[in-house]
Amino acid sequence: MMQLHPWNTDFRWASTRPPDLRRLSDDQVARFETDGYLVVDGVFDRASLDEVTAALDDDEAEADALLQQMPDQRISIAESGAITFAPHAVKRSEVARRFTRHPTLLDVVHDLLGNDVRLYWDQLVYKKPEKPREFPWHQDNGYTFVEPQQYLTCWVPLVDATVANGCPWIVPGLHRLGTLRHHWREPLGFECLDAHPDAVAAEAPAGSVVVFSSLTPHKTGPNTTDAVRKTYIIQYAPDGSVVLDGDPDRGPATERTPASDPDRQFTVIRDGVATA
Ligand SMILES: O=C(O)CCC(=O)C(=O)O
Repeated sequence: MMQLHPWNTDFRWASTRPPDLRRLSDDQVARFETDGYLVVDGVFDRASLDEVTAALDDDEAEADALLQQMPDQRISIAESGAITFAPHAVKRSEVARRFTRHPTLLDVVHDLLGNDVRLYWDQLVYKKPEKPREFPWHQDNGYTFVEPQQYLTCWVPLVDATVANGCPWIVPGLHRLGTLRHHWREPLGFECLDAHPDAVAAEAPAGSVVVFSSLTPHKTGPNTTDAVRKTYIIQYAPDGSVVLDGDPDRGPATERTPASDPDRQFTVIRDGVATA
């Protein structure tokens, strides 16, 4: 059963659309606000995808090598052969920093988040074919509670993402409720829904981006192909966003940390202008 997160007491979805649009149409922004997601075509060319993949594959290989040394080849929800996570490539790689500032991507981000935006998080997520596994229904704000609750996830497929290799599935419309309560599902991760009749697959060719709200329930299916599904997830938040900490079942947050680490949460758009 769906329930609200205890810290989600007075949420109202608010449009963060600026008056001037740079990449998206009025119709696309309206669809994003209604459905909570969009697949935006033609953001990256093959050369940019190849460059970032070549630069970051080693990061993922390191994350996988670490998992292989662990009992059951696992750390929490990451497991060698199933799903690997390599966070914060921007701290190490100029190519990653450039990719997160790609002008077309930032135009999309501008059109949905407005004029003052920081990078919030970046991570590679590779779904491996050896142990096909779904990633359960969750909202990104269900893992770490950020305020304002609305930020933006850009799920960038580095290869074509299909139902067969584990593209995202979305439940349209539920982002308007704000953050839902999540339960831990061993060993797969936090979950906010069992199943939903309105779920739609967001297949996305390499070069496109699946853009969704931090409040949009999404899952990914198992990779049933024989190739790795490679994704770079890049999240952007309005400048001034804070991360809340504490035990939601024991009362209000006990800590509020600005999401402004200069090494990985740098400003990407200031006063409407992309920063260098
Ligand atoms: O890319 C995936 O397979 C799932 C990753 C995801 O949804 C997340 O990191 O929030």
